[in-house]
Amino acid sequence: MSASAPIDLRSDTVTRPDAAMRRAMAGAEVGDDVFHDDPTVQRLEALAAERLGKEAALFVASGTMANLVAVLSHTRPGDEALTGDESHVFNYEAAGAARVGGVQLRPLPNAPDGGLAAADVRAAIREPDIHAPRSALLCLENTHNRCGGAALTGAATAAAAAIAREAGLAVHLDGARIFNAAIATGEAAAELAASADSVCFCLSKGLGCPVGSLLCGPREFVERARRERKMLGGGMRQAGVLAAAGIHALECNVARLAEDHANARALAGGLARLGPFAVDAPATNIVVLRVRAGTRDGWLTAFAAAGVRAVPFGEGRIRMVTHRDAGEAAVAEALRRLEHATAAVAAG
Ligand code: TLP
Repeated sequence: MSASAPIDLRSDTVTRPDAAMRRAMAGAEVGDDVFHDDPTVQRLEALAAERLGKEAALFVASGTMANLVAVLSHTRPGDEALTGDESHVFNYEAAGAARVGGVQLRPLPNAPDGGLAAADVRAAIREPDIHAPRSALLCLENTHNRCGGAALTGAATAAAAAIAREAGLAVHLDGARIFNAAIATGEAAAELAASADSVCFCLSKGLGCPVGSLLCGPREFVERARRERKMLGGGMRQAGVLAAAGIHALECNVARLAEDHANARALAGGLARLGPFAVDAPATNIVVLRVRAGTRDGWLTAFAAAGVRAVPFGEGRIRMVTHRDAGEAAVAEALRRLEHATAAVAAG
């Protein structure tokens, strides 16, 4: 790391494919995946389904596309989907469920651990009534991004899922960072997803791939999802080049996410000692600072000037994410820079 290069903690999506991943990509056997001819995509889909404990999986371009395809595959226009008010699907997906699927998202209060209260889920499920949208889907998220990377246990997910399923709703789990949740809870990703009908996860975050997410579920659901993906323009051709990166990531980059969590704890501890920020101990790789003095945007500018990139994360909040391209040494250097930046601001 050069002394002046910015340390990029905006997201774990900034990770770049390393040499071993690029070699796997260059050597991938490929075919036209819309014709079901790409053996590498098929291997990735089989591996993903196995890791998540589902029958089948579909390779899609992004986490946003995975969630949208899931909503489209579980619902009809005019349906309602319940989700957390802090969820990614509700806050960061350009209202795709409403725009493309004609599906109304109904936000319920997220608990600080990223979960939903059983009573809220129960109360939000509607009786069949010609005046009302049909309650069709519950969307959960693990780890929970806006809840600071909180990890839900399989039991917590199952409790909310059981209420929904009893009433005939399907359950989708946005597991963009489910392998981080698996490390934090000590449960396998498949256990965390067991009570959900469908689950998606991202290759392009801490796992270090350039592109891609997997949507996993029952075979029939995945076949419908394949059609919805095509409708969105997401049918890919020689996608084995990208799938090879995913196979490499699932085989080599999952266990090391624990390092990102350790680095996030060190970062949070150091930031808390600086004074102007309240910082909770992170459960995974997401660190959220609540600004106690000065303004959020003032601090973001000071951090950027000192060579540390972060993102605004709601009123008075800043997010930093640790990842494989900002390891222990980079985090230590980031803390040094942030200490100087804070001292400079204090000195006026
Ligand atoms: N999240 C991004 C931003 O969109 C905020 C990030 O930097 O964290 N689900 C969850 C829980 C996510 O955090 C994200 C990405 C997605 C879905 C969407 O994934 P992509 O970016 O691949 O569409």
